[in-house]
Amino acid sequence: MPFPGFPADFLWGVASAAYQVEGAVDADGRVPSVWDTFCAEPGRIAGGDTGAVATDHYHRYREDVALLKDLGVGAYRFSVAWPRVISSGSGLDFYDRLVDELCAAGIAPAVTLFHWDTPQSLEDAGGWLNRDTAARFADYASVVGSRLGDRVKLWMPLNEPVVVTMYGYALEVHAPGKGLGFAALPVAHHLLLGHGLAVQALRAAGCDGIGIAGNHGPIWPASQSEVDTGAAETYDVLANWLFADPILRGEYPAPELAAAMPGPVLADLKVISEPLDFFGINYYQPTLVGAGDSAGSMLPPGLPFAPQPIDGYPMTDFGWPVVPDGLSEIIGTFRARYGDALPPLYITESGCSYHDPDPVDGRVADPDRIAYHDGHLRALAAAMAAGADVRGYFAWSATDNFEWAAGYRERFGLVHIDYPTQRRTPKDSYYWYRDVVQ
Ligand code: IFM
Repeated sequence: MPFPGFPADFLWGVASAAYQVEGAVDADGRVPSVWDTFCAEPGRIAGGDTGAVATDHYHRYREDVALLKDLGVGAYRFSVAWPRVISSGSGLDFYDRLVDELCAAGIAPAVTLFHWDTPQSLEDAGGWLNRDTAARFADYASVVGSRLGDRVKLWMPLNEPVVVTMYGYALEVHAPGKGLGFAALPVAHHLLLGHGLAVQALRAAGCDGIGIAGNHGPIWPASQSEVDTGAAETYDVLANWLFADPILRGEYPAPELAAAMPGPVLADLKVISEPLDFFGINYYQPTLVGAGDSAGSMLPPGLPFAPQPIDGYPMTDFGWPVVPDGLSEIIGTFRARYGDALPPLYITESGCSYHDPDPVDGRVADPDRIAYHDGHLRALAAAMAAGADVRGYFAWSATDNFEWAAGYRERFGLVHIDYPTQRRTPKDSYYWYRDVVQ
């Protein structure tokens, strides 16, 4: 402290996502999502947890917005639940109220439209393997944009399409848990097409400030050998550029990938590469990749690359290496790769899970989380000093929440949640971030 290099209009925010916080899965006509289905399948989620109640944000949003106001953030990134909007119920009213509450608190709403909760009825019709889902997504974007566009500052049609493709369809780690391997590639194309169509739909509804929240990080080769660098390059293409190149360059990063995609790919790429007002990077960690079979890693056996543990850095309690310089590295890689085609950036997520102690006398000591954000903000300041146009940083997450397949054990929040009572306790990192923001 103080942090150098952040302009006065830098947007300080925190982020969340509908299924991770809202609960109220049966309220006001919400229909089931793939995550309701997945959580109900034995053995899918650690501890048998589900998002059915989560942090009960749906009912406690006023208390949560009051905490955000005290935190002093300029923006709150949350997602709209498609299953609340697709229904004939009144779920969209909730977001109207939330947006009004935020605006009254002087906090700019930043809206994600798809943070993984595909309505189950659409999944039953093929989900993101079905091209029609992209069109349905654009219809949904139009409805939400028309209703909230007068008050929302930033729009992100998609959150982390790589995670949906890889964990949800190629593997079985996330909903819908298909385990298709490379047969999941069409999912990437339909998500990207849905993104492009949603960008058009939002613009047609009069919205601006439109981007994406992609998950990106450096891919490091396990050694400088030809086989390891080759494996790392392949992984880099699949994890980073398969998703960013179509948007920022209007092309797939390899002809084999373009050939694997369904439909009129060249025409679709024109839609997918609609110019954006910003590009959002969610950064958590680099990935170290070597040659060899993926057996023994979290990937299925038989793939031509093997993610390996990264040694020599502190680890979060989730087992993720803490590598702040990876943030400046990935920003530098984006700048080098896309040059003038790169719009302004936001860091739309960064954060860490530690198994924090329970509150003692109203206090939760979480020095490692403070160190995490401190390190990453310093790395971000260095990237900006080197010329990167970064407009804001969203700490993941506002409160502890449902961490997907890992359930409630993992805690990313600046605010502690005592799940049995739903009591909110700001952690030390909350007060630290408040000082940074001020
Ligand atoms: O909790 C997730 C979030 O939903 C998407 N980005 C990564 C976070 C931590 O795993």
